[in-house]
Amino acid sequence: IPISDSIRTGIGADDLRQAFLDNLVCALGRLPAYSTRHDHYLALAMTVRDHVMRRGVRCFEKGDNLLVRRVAYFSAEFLPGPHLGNHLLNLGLTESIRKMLDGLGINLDDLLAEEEEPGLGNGGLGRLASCYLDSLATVGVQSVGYGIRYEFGIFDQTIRDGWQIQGTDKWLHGGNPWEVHRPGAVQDVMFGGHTEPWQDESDSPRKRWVPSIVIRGEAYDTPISGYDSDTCALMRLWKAEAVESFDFSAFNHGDYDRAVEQKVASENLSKVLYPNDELHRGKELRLKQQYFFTCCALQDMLRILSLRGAPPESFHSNWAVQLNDTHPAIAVAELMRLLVDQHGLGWDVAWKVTRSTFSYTNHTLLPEALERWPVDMIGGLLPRHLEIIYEINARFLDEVRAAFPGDDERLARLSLIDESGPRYVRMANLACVGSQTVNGVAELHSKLLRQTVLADFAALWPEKFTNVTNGVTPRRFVALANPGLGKLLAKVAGKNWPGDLEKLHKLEPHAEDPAFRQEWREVKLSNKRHLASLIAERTGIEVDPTSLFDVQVKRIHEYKRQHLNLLHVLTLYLRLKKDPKAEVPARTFIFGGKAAPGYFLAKRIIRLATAAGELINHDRDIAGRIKVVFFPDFNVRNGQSIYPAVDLSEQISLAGMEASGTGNMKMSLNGALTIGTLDGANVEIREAVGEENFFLFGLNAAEVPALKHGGYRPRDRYESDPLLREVIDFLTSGALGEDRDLFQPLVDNLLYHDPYLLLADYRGYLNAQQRVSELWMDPEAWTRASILNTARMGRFSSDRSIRDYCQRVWKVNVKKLKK
Ligand code: 26V
Repeated sequence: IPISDSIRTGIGADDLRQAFLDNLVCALGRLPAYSTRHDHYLALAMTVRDHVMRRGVRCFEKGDNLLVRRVAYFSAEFLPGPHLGNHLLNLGLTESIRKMLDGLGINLDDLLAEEEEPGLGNGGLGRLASCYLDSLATVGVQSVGYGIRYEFGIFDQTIRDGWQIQGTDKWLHGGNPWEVHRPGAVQDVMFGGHTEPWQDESDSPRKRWVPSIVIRGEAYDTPISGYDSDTCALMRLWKAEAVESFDFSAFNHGDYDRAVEQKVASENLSKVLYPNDELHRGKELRLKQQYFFTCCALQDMLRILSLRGAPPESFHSNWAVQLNDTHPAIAVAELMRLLVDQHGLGWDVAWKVTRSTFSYTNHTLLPEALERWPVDMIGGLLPRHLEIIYEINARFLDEVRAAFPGDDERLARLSLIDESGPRYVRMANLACVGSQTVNGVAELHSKLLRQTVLADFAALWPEKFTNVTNGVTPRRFVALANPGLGKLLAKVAGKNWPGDLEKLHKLEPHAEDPAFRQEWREVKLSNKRHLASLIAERTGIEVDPTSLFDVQVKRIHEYKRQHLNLLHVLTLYLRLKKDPKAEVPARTFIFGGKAAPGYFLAKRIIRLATAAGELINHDRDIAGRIKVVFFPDFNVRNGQSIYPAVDLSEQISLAGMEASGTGNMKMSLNGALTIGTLDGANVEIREAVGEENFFLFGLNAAEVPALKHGGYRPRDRYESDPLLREVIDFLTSGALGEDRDLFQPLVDNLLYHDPYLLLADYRGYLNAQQRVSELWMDPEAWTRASILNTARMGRFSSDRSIRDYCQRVWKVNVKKLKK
């Protein structure tokens, strides 16, 4: 049956209007005269979804016919952001839809504001997954992002009396027009019970898993459009359901509680997203989630394989699976189970298929983040997987013994089982052994990965290791977020620049053109005005749009050192108090980000930012020369309003701690200058934009361990640096609020531990900030540097990252760039 054109997907003005009204009336059952803004949003979303869906179906059909290798991106988190505006941009429909709505007296921007974003991730890792789906669709690769449809995503943050308050994320309450429930695509997932031997007809001994409980996964599909592309990616998220809604026998016997217990327990599985940036805690429900979605995904992929008429032995030539961190690493054991137990493949064949299927991306070196699960927990929940993991391990350790005879310590470090105390399964080791390729997310990170956390694996299999530097989608984070800049870029780089970001190099010569610089400044100023009005609306704080916008937005964590930024803020404040004539250009310090609910010091850091704001913003002596804002509820949508307005991007993590960072890329692409350490992708950003257009400071990754092992005493720094002493003392002076003890834990931590070496980097940071102020006072020079930042950031498009993965990791073809 051919997929025909219809009014539903027509792009003429009349078709768009008719499709919109049809959805309002026929799909939503609303009388246009009485319909609300939210109804209009839903009707428009359905209209746009039709367009995306049709592309998706066509492209899936094509991929099936060509039997191409598809990419499955396994990720426990996705942070797509609002879909509507992005689809309109990708489809080239923004202006015709705006006009059509105008004709009905409806404003498109009002409808864009109605959308709730799916906060199905914590931060960088989840957002990266979404940038990658966007780029997969854009560069024309058939792909599916597999994950979990959490009912409650990352919490909403509000600030009350200066403190973070967590609210429940209710993203599904207004209905979700972007997803399609697929009752046909269900998968059963087993848990618990025991295994037993059995014989098949061929007499070969087999193993069978007899579970104690089965949970059903239901698929919800969200199409992800590509820019100027007829390929469409799919985000397929699994929701947990009870296999039987009711235990009817219990129900009939009047045991209502037990009857609903099972249902509730099953559905709890996909209820809520775990905050991942606290300590890794071996929470059983999280392991269940991980197994649940990877099991659903792999069974789904085997089903699609058989629809293609291909045998299970060819799994790896039909699918490349990327493991986004170790969260889905249990998939290695699961694919073995499916191939060996369900499909009857021999171990060696199954192992070859498995190893040729998976690749693994590491996203953090922090030891406390490495996932390990108690052996007993895996054994209780997934008894068959534990056997398989032991078998993989036994064979693997034989290989190691052959390569390094007699090296028992190495053997113990490489083992999938940590036996140094209570026994654990090490998920990073499982991912390494089961993967074709292992990568870090920036040059420095990949190098440190090979030298530290995965050094033994790198020694064993050096060819497995590679780097793929992260990237961000220029569609959402430049074209959509910053349309003023987009127009300017189109003028000099051609209108297709979002599809070929290296074209931004064409900007370079314009950095020397004063008229162009003027236009550039006007765009930035207008973005800052917009942000200033949002700040006023959300916080009540009035800020000066002509002041330097100095911004640090990201999850709150000690290693990211928001408190170093605050030490600078307070140092400036004390300086202005003492010397009102000091030459300090007007600055607005903007902070944003969520703290994990149980992370005590991170919450104190937020409190310190708000306390600094309360003090400084109201101090008459300061007269508004510096202001401090904590922007509540940093998420993808708010990011889109913030990134375009940044003058100075704060990327000040301790060297060696931030795997890559991606906010750094978003800001620099939007013309911000970076103040930063040699950490993560900052290193490559600095190389790209030129060291003269980047404010560098701080220890480097080699100096950090040297200093720590040389007996670092932060207290000595405090004693010997009067400015530092003054600012630290100020924190507990009572000036920042009546409760002097509020910041004592932060101060004690800095003076006696300082694990992230703030006091060591304090002076260097102040000096770099001084250079920032000096350059800011020369607007022409600043603008030149700003233009060059944007011009030279093209390589940080996620399209480039995805092309790298396709070429070097997945071995799949991509579309050639248009000339
Ligand atoms: C987890 C934990 C758990 C223990 C305590 C500290 C901590 C800190 C961070 C994390 C998150 C690990 C995974 C993650 O989100 N990594 C981020 O991935 C981004 C995309 O590659 C990258 O840009 C960020 O630098 C990296 O932190």
